[in-house]
Amino acid sequence: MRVPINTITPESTSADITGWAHEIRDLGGLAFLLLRDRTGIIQVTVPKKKATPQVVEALKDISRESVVRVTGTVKPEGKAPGGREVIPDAIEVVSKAATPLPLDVAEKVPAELDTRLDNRFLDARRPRVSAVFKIRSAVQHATRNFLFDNDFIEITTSKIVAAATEGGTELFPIAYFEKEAFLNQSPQLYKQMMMAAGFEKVYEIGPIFRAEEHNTTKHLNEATSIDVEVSFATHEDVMQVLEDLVRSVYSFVDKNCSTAIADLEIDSFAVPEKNFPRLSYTDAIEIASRGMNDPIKFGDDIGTAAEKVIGEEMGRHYFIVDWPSSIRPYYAMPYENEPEICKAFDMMHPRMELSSGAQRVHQHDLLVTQITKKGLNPDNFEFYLSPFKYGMPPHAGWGLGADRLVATMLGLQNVREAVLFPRDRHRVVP
Ligand code: ATP
Ligand code: AMO
Repeated sequence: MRVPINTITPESTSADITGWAHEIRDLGGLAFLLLRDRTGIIQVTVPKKKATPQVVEALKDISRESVVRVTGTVKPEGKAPGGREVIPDAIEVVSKAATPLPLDVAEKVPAELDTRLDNRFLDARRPRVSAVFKIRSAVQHATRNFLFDNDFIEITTSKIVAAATEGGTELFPIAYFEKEAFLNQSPQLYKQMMMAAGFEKVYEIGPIFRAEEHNTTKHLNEATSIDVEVSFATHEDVMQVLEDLVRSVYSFVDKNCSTAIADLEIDSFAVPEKNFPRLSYTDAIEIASRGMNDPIKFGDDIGTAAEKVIGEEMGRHYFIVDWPSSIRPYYAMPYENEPEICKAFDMMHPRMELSSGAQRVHQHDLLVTQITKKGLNPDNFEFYLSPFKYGMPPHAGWGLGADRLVATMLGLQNVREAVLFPRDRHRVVP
């Protein structure tokens, strides 16, 4: 087996390493080859006079980003990365890279995001980029750990569906034999049906598809959603689950991803403090209106500009609660004594919304009324409504955008940076 580069220490005697040619510097009598793999970089030093002809010849054939195997002896060297270098006995070019490279992996020349995404496989060779995806992997791992430890059942539901779940956002129609079908916007209806199935606590981590026409730094046409649904729970209960989950994911990353955090040059990685403050929708629009020219009226959505003003004021993760029923989906439970507002919430990072959730309507007839009030036809929701007739428990839940969670955690300016192959209005390749 090939050994990872970071296992070679100044105390090692010999090395047999294979990695990418990160940099080649030929100073005449002396040449340096930096070899890189996902664990780090090692310097290969070639004193040409002492080196074998094979080594000198092979060196000439190396282009940057070729895959190269080096065998040789290890010596401590204070000036080399990791305090050691390899003096090669043999060099083999295993897989030669063509020139010029579409992207400078060594980051001497900065690249536009579009060029980076067009050449994602090369872009992801950069430690700063692979660090994002190592952390994203840890985020998903920690999410699963937390939910599994708290007795949640992981479900996988279909992404090919016959009806919309969320008002407002657009659907992608697909060719599905002779039927009308769409890509799912959210597992909303399915996770609720699993409450009728008696699963009590479920989650899903999966893709959601939204035909959002606009091009922003926080919207994707294919996003990853972490969805949770809990029976016999109120919106307050699931807000607590959400806060605990987010804090637990941050703690896991803090403990397990120190190298990746260092690669990203994040100096102070902080786990959000507990007790995320709660702001009512009414207070939120009042704060936003103070900082904006056009005041927001009750029933208006909280847009990006407002989100920014409120986020600056709050300066930490927070909840917006008690939303107008008119701007939340039919499945959000209205307050009994004040049905103009409902038991829905958003969880916010100072930069953007991370999650939406609510206590759900579990009474069949109220749900039909709510669907009708939104101008939708209950006949299209037959499969969803039927479980509400046969013993649907009270329940609540939320959806958390995994891409936004990672982007805000790591201070990435564009949510696309947290996605390997993002899909937006202009991008379906690679
Ligand atoms: P949710 O789906 O719960 O509403 P979200 O964060 O995706 O969550 P959206 O309402 O989809 O929220 O959009 C958030 C913000 O994105 C809007 O408030 C708006 O500022 C911006 N946005 C939405 N549509 C457009 C558009 N056509 N052009 C530019 N920006 C837009
Ligand atoms: P909502 O539509 O607010 O709620 O979506 C939940 C969360 O998913 C993320 N998200 C997105 N991220 C990137 N690009 C997008 N286009 C995008 N759309 C959504 C956001 C958002 O907060 N069914 C409800 C959830 C529930 O009530 O359980 C829902 O889908 O972070």
